[in-house]
Parts: sequence; structure tokens; C-alpha cells
Amino acid sequence: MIPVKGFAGQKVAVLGLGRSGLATARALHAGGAEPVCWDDNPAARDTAEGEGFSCADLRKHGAFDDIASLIVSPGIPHLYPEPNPVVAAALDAGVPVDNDIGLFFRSFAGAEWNGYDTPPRVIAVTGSNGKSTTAALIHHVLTEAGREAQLAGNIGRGVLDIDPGGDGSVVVLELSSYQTELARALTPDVAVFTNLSPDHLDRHGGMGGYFAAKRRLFSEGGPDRAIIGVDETEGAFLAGQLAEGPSDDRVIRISVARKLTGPGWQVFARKGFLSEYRKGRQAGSIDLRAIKGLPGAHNHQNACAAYAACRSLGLAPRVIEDALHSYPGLPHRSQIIAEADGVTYVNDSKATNVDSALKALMAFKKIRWICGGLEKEGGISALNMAAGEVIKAYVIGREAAGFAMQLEADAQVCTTMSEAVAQAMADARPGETVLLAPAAASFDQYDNFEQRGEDFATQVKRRLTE
Ligand code: UMA
Repeated sequence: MIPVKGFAGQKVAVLGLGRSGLATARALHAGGAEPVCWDDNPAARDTAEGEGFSCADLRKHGAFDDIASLIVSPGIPHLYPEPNPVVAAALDAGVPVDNDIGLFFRSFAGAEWNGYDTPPRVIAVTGSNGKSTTAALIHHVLTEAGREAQLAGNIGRGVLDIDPGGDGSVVVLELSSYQTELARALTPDVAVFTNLSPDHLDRHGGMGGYFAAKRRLFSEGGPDRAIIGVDETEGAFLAGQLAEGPSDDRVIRISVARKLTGPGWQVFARKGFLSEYRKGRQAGSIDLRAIKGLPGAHNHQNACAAYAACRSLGLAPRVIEDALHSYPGLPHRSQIIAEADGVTYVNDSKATNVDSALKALMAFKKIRWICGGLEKEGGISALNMAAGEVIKAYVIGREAAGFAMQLEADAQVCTTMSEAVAQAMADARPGETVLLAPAAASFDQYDNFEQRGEDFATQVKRRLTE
């Protein structure tokens, strides 16, 4: 745990008592502050009280009279579509509003660092897609290279939950736009921006607000090294704004759309090969096609960003290449769950929107595609761009018939995962891939995408052993 500094003897309000909120309350307590907790869900308040924390209704008049700061969990709206009433009350009272990320950056450095040869470094990864994989990949490569590394943030572990940094250690943080928008301190040593596509727009008042939230990671004095995906206009703009000129190698540009061989520092992937160019010369090259855990152009972008982050910490290209080969992948993201009779079974349940499902469809060939669920805004017609790779679609979800009608590929309405898996397995021939990439949310049939992915994996494995 990282004890929070600067609030000893003071009351600090904590709104939201999930993973980040509870870790925050513990870390505030360890730093000598008195957390005053609230969650709109009574069961979450019971859990916190069970741990010995006191809860108070922070929506009440005068609740912020003796509170030094309000710390808000990322899932709770602080601005759009409208601030949670507790946030509104803090703003009314003039109490600073922050989050666990802001507390982390003001508390992480310790006096013991004076005795270290190499102070701990923080690498923060943001972007619309691929940030979990990129962060997990950086963490994996560092660990394989023998560096002490910890992984936290949006990936599922509250940032204040990690251990204090040892000599030469690295903390890798995945940060969402919810987190970067609110943090009052954001000072990573290395910051990564993978890419940008519309997401969470209701929370940011539109695309401009969403980009502005992510850009904050690069604003406060700027990281020593910024690694930026430049395949969208926003990334190209951000890289241009941060660099003093084309040869400024504090910015490492990343692309999977074109060769980047200018006088600065850049990493790109084309036709399955990663290349690093610095000062106009090639400094490294990796055949990504041979790496099973990273299929498709979207994963090649993640590999480029992770490679650049590790290079900026001084790792050799060969060391990074070896570690990429042993990357096991994250559950529910292009995860190969079985290979049998020449058929590969891939779980990409995390493909909850059209954009991420398209990326999965483009990463494989000869696909028997399990898709469907709760459709998101904007419709699914864009999926037809990848219809050429699909032999047949097996559609699940309560609205499976409506979903199937919009697809150009041959589509069978299966409704349940069990039916879809049974049909796809009966039809599959050697050389084909059975891919779960729903392009839809799971809530019509499951609690979350993880449960949907687990159902798929269980069904496949059960049938393979029958
Ligand atoms: N709550 C309220 N009032 C509200 C809404 C929620 O009191 O109006 C309470 C809930 O009752 C619950 C708590 O807030 O007890 C939940 O807070 P939370 O939603 O912030 O969830 P945490 O468990 O703290 O998890 C958060 C991140 N959640 C979100 O950003 C929604 C996790 O990212 C992160 O892993 C975790 O902190 C540790 O840092 C998850 C996520 O879905 C994976 N992220 C989004 C995404 O990836 O798209 C951004």
C-alpha cells in the first residue's frame, strides 16, 4: 500500500467504495488521515463499515464543513452528464475534488529513494483501445527482463494498493479518461497514448472533452518521454504539440498505418514486422507474425507502444523480443482458449463494441463468428467491412434475430451461447477459427463481458472433452 501524504490529522471524504475507493480509504488511514466514506449503495457502505471505516451522508447540508478534500471513484460522474450530488456538494463548499490517481502521484516518492541508485519510474498508459494489453505487455517484458515491476489502475487494481517502489523498480499504470480527467497530479516519467476512437462520450460532454481528458496525462510539465500513436488526427496533433521539432526524441511516434523513418524516434509495424527508427536509421526489428499472444494489427500497435516504453527505459531490442514471445495474453482479449482438430478457438468477449469486434475479425482468417448481445449506439452496419473473413455468423442475445438481419455474412440465429458454440463446432473445418467477438454489450444475458467469455470457454472445453 502507498500511504497517502499531506492529510495527516485531517478528514478526507471518499465517494465510492469499490476497488479504488476501499484502497483509497485504507491508504488515507495509513497516512494518518481520517477517511469519511460514502457510497450510494448501502451494501458497499456495510462492507466499508465492516473494515472499521465510518460512513456519513455527504449529501447533507454542512457535510463538507471540516473536510479537506473529496476523493471520487472513477465510475461516479464528476462533471457530465451531471455531477453526483456529493461531488456537487463538495464543489459548492469549495472543497478540492481529486481521485486516487492524484493521491498516488503526490504520495509515491519516499525519503528512502535518496538511497537508491535508480529511483522508481512510473509508466502511464491511456488511449481508447489496447491500453490494458499495452500496460500488461510492458509489465510482462519488464518482469521477464528481471526488473521489479507492478501493474495497477484501470486494469483492476487500485493504484494506492501497490507496494512502495524499490530501487530501480517500475510501476505501470493503465489510466482511463475518467481517471485522467479528475486527477490533480499526473506526473508519470513515461506516458503512452495508444489511439483514440469515440467512447464514454456521455461522461466527457462529447469527443473534444474525451480527448482533453486523455491529453491531461501529457500536460503537467510533460513526461520525460511521450509515446504517441499517430494514426488518428488527435494523436498526430498531440505528438506535434509536445515535440520541439522533427528530431525531438522525447516523443516516440507509433504507427501501424505507415512507415515512420524521420530524424526523431519512432516505432511502426507493417506487414507483421515491427521496426524501430532513430535519427533516420533502423535500430531494431521484430517479426510479430510469430508471436501467438499478439494477433492482428491492433495487437501490433500495442506491441509497438510497449516496445517503445521498454526501449525508453533502456531495455535492448533482443530482450524485448524474447519477452514478447512468452506474453500469455489477457483473458477475454484475442485469447486462444483451445486448439483441436486444426480449429482454433478464440475468446474476445471484451469486444463489446463494433470497433473492437472489427479489429478482432481482421486479426483472423476463415472465421466462424459468434456475435450479438445488447447493441450499442450507432448500429452494427460497419461490421460488414469484415464480412469477407467470415464464413458464417452464429448470433446470440435476446435480440439475435434483429442483429442477424443487419449482417451481410451468412448468419444463423442461435440466441444462446450453448447453441452457438454447438453449431459453430459442428460446422468448423481444419484451418478455421471459432471466434467470440460479440460487438455488443453482454448485459441482456450476462452480468458482464467476463462472465460471457467464461461461458464460451466452458462450453468449448466441455464439448472438446465429450
Ligand atoms: N457508485 C456510487 N454512485 C454512483 C455510481 C457508483 O456510489 O453514482 C458506487 C458503486 O455503488 C460502487 C462504487 O461506486 O460501490 C464503484 O466505483 P467504480 O465504478 O469506480 O468501480 P471500482 O470498483 O472502484 O473500479 C474502478 C474502475 N471502474 C470504473 O472506471 C467504472 C475500474 O475500471 C478499475 O479497474 C478500478 O477502479 C481500480 O482502479 C473498470 C472499468 O470498467 C475495469 N473501467 C472503464 C473501462 O475500462 O471502460 C473506464
